[in-house]
Amino acid sequence: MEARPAVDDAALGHEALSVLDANWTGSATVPAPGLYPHQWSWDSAFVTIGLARHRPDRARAELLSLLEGQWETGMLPHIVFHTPEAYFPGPAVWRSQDHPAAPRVLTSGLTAPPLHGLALWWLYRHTGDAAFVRRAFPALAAQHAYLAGARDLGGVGLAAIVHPWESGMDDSPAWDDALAALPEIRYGYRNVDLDERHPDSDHDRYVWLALRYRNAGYRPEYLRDEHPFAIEDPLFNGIWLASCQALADLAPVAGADPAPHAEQAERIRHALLDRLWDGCFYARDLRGDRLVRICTVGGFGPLLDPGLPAQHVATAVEVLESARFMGATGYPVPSCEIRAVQFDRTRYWRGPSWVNTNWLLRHAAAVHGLDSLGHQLTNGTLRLVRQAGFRECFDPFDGSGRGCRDFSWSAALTLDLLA
Ligand code: 2M8
Repeated sequence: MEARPAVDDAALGHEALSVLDANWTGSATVPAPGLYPHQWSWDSAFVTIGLARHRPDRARAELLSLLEGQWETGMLPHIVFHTPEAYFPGPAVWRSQDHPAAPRVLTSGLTAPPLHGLALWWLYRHTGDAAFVRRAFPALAAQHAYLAGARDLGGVGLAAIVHPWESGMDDSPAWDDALAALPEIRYGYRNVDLDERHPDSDHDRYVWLALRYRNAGYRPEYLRDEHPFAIEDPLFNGIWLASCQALADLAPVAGADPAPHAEQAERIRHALLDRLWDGCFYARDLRGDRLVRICTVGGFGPLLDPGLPAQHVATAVEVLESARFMGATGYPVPSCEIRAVQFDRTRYWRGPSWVNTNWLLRHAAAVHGLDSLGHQLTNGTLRLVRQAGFRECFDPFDGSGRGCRDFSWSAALTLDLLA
């Protein structure tokens, strides 16, 4: 375990801002230098949240620069390529420029957890900047309309992810079976970037899925009728629900009608409970027509909903605090339940703790007035970054850092946790 000199809150905050300054390209914040040299969608939402109090101008610029990548369909892509920096899969894979609805700036063709409504709400709460709300609101309403239209593949009010990259939890064990059901693909090459990021994952299938969608012209009909990977994920939908509620709250500021956003949130809540709940929230594989019975940190996403019935809140929190999750590890919150055979404390979204999911759960704790859980999440997360720095993720047992260093959302959300 790396030892770092003890840092007090002021020094930690200062370090966090330095990381974010170094990762700011002049128009956006990259998740980390080197490994992730472009703008990622939900990373930018977390950066917006973290900077809201400290650098509101930059927080606004971050969100606007991401919105430059929005397609006319309303789809907000998971990566926006503002510069020609090498990255795989880059613009040559996505070919966004060939799509009539794509913007001028090059982007990926997939989307990401729709946290941006909540980020805008956060920014408004800390700045009171109504003009900015009026400016950004229509784009986020369009993002939600895209999800409700093109992504409700199960027809019940939830948005489906069509690629593991859309979940933000790329190699979560929740996608293993759906990936294993795909044809065996052998492109016969190893990709250095993907190898470094996911040493043991099935890159060929990831790339194959992305190419199939691209070759189908990113058409919603293709997703509905043919695409072989479609999953209703509780984290993606829990975040979407929170963003719908955020837009309902912000609608009067933006001069819009709150009702459709509040109704959308209701629809998502009912569908989450009907379709994904069975003692905890699981993902549902639409192609295999079954619940994926592995409990991951994503299963706590619906706790972001203030309207989640009390007994569901209590049961989910019991699981979260049990020896399946936080109760057994020294640090919050392992990305997969530790009793699962797939749990691996060293592998990315298959075990390690992440600052962003800790922050989301800490927000959820605040939403439900769960003060002691909130303190545990705040203190445990600050302990991780104090000891190991702003790493991409952390070993949940000994707190050692994993993945890349100087990771933007770890720094940004630390700033928020310190406030
Ligand atoms: C990871 O995702 C990228 C692909 O988009 C990767 O695996 O290389 C995930 O942790 C994702 O949640 C995150 O947005 C991205 C950039 O930080 O990295």
